Parts: sequence; structure tokens; C-alpha cells
Amino acid sequence: MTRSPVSAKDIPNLLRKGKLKIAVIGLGRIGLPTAAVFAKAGAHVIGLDLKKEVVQKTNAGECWLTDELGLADLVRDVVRSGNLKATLVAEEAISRADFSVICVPTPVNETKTPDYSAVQKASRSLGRFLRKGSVVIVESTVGPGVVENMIGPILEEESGLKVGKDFGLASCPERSDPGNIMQNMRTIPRIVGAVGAPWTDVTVSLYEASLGVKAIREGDPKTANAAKLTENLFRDVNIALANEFALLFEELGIDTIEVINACASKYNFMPHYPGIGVGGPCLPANSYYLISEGIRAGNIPYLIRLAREINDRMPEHAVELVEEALNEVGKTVRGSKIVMMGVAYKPNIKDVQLTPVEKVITRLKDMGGRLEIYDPMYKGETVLGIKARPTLEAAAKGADCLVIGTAHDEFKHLDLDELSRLASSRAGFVDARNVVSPDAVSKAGFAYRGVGRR
Ligand code: SAJ
Repeated sequence: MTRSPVSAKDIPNLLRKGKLKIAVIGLGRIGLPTAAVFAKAGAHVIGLDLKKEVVQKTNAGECWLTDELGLADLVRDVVRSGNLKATLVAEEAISRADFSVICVPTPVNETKTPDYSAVQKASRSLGRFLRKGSVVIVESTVGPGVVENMIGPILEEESGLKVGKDFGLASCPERSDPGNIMQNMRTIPRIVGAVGAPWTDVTVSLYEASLGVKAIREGDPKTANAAKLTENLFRDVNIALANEFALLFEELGIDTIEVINACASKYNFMPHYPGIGVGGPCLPANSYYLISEGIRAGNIPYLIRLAREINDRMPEHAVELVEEALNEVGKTVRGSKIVMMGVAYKPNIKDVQLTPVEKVITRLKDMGGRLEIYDPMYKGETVLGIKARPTLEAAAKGADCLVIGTAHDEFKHLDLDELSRLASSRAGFVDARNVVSPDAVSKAGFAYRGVGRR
């Protein structure tokens, strides 16, 4: 028996009665929380993933993500209630779904070209089992126009159905901050743009009813995608500006952090901070989605590209600071024991995707340095090819230079005197995330360097 298309006004009731069926494609850092929250709202959710262990773990009520507060409990509960299950079989997830939500990764390749292969693959298998009257929602971050011009045609080709007429196609880019996803999902408004207003209505109704957040309507998917990229590139460009100030103020003997904190007292100044660089699956990649669409349209965005170059140069600057600190204590990188404190791309998460710290480690190794790692998220585990130490104390023993690569909360309460006692008699301390006070580090006897601080 075919299922009739759901209308916007039906959704709250269908959720209450447990009658809404949702497929979530990709159970990664965005897809799994999304599936679990929809299931919690009362939908019957089937998650589709390529990874057998992710499917098995999820069906066992376990959560492969360990650093998202509240997620593990939610996954356990909604799997136990029967509202969430996972599968490797596309047909099982999609064929009866009212909504199919694409949450697969969109990285860039080594030539900085967007790699939409996962989205294309998901669209192909989705198209094969797509049900008339259902809605496809793209949460993956893509360039403006990719939903209309790449995903739509694939779905039509595979399904034989027409976008906007036989099925809905909407963009609702994820906006959650990795590490705070469960909180964000219930607080940050969503941006929805679909091919055709009725499909916008039904998608808005789904997010408002399931997540309890406001959904902002845009006239089409490309506007929603442009908004997503704009907010991420706004951040990347402002971080680049902070990094540029840091490089300049170092030369002028001015403390960049003091400057930024002073400016933050003004209503229209949004503080961004300099550091070792910009990592993660989002900011280092997102610019290139817009740059590639710009090139296609004959308009190359310079500032956005320049910002990428500035941020991509920061790891090399951190290497220079390590050299300076070692030189100040009469040492060189070659043969020195250098301890990287934090390798994750940002604080308090277990993720090293495109982490700028990796470039620093590789460079220092090439210069003959002996690299050790301590990261509270990777205690005793091998990460970036190095077996991390189980404790900071074990790592710091006999160190010639300590380097803060990630501003984990644990590093805000360091016993600098103890570290200085453990490290070699004269050692450097490079704070590439400006976590600790320069004076306190110098008082503990280290040769201090910070990004944008002297
Ligand atoms: N960073 C700085 N200085 C700053 C802020 C961040 O150097 O002042 C660095 C971080 O250390 C990190 C990188 O930038 O290496 C990215 O940090 P992030 O806090 O932007 O983290 P992401 O990439 O995990 O999340 C971003 C968020 N986007 C915005 O805040 C505009 C998140 O809300 C998005 O959902 C996410 O991208 C995404 O998935 O697009």
C-alpha cells in the first residue's frame, strides 16, 4: 500500500503517533545525533551507514562518538524504544521513508577541489528507492547550487521522478558545533530552502516539531547553502585577521590577546583568537566550495582565499616559535625532545581531522626533533602516528620544549613549577593556543613563546 505524502500540518500529530518514517544517510558526527533526536521526537528512524561497526554499535544501543555530551544516553534510549535502528541496506532505510536526510562528509581533495563523491553516492542509492511524495533533505555542507544542479538531477535520473513535482528536495545545512552538538541541536535555528514552497513548509515543520527550534525559510536550497558557508567563512576570515594581527604585533612587542580582549568590550567587535592554525572538517574546506562556485561563475573571491593562505601558514609560524624558544635555551630542534600538548583540532573533542598540529609535528620531525604527544582525549592511544603518553607528567620528563597545540580545559590548570621540575633543566614552552599566562610560564623558568605574544 503506497504512503500518501505528509503535509506540514500533519507532522506534529504523526510524530506523536509514531507514524513518521525518516531515513538518515551517514551516522557520523552530524548524522547520528540527528537520527537520535528525530527518534526521540517520535519518528521511526532508520540510519544508513557504510561502516559495519557503526551499524552494529548503534543497533546494540552503543554510541561510537565519545565526546558529545548526552548523545550516548539518547542513542541507548531510542534504540531500546525501537525508534532508531541502523542498517547497511539502502532499500531498508529509504523505501518507506517520508523524509531522507543526507549527512555524509564533503571534504576537499589535495587540489582543494570539493569532493562530493559521498554525496553523489548517497544520492544514487537514495534515488533508486525514493518514494513518490517523500522529501530529500541535504544537511551536508555543499556549495550554493550543488543541491539544485548536482543532487537533484541524480535523484531524478535514478528514480524517474521529478524534483518539486513528485518529491521534495530541500537544503537544511547542519549548524552544530562539534563537541556541543546535543545542546546546539535544540537551540540554534535552522535554515531551510527547498525547490518549491510546499516542500519548504513540510521541511520547516519537521525541524520545528522535532528539534523545537525556529526554522528560517529561504526561497531555494542555494540560498540556504550560501548562508551556511557565509557563517563559516566569516569565522575563517576573522580568524585569519586575528592571526595577521598576531604576526604583526609580535614584531611590535604588543600582546595580541590583551588587544583582542580590550576590543571585545565594544558591542560590535566579535573576538577571534590567533593560534597554531585552523583545523577540522569544516573551516579549512568550506572556503573552497564557494571558491569553486566562484570560479565557475567567473568571480574568484580573493579575501576568502587569502584568509585560507594566512591560516594555513600558522603551523609554520608555530615551528619558528619552537626554534626560537629552544635557541633561547641554547638548543636546536635536532635531537630535542618536544612534547605536543594537545593534537585535537579544537578543545575538548576527540577529532584530529585536518588538525594544524599535524603539520607542526611533521615539520619538527623532519628537522630532527623527537616528538611526544600528550592529549587528554587520546591518553595512551596512537594518534598522528605517535603513541600518546598516558599522563602529562610522563610526557614532560626530560622535555626540551613543551608546546600547547590544543586549548583543552585540562591545560588551563597546569602546575607549571612541577612541569618545569620534570622537564630538562632549561626548556622552552610554546603556547600556540594562548591558554596560559606568559608571566607564569617565564616565572616557572621556561623560555616562553606565544602566538601574537612575546
Ligand atoms: N579557531 C581559532 N581561533 C578562533 C576560533 C577557532 O584559531 O578564534 C580554530 C579552532 O581551534 C579550530 C578551527 O578554528 O581549529 C575551527 O574551530 P570552530 O570552533 O569553528 O569549530 P568547528 O570547525 O568544529 O565548527 C564550525 C562551527 N562554525 C561556526 O561557528 C561558524 C560550527 O558551528 C559548524 O557547525 C561547523 O563548523 C560545521 O560543521 O560547519
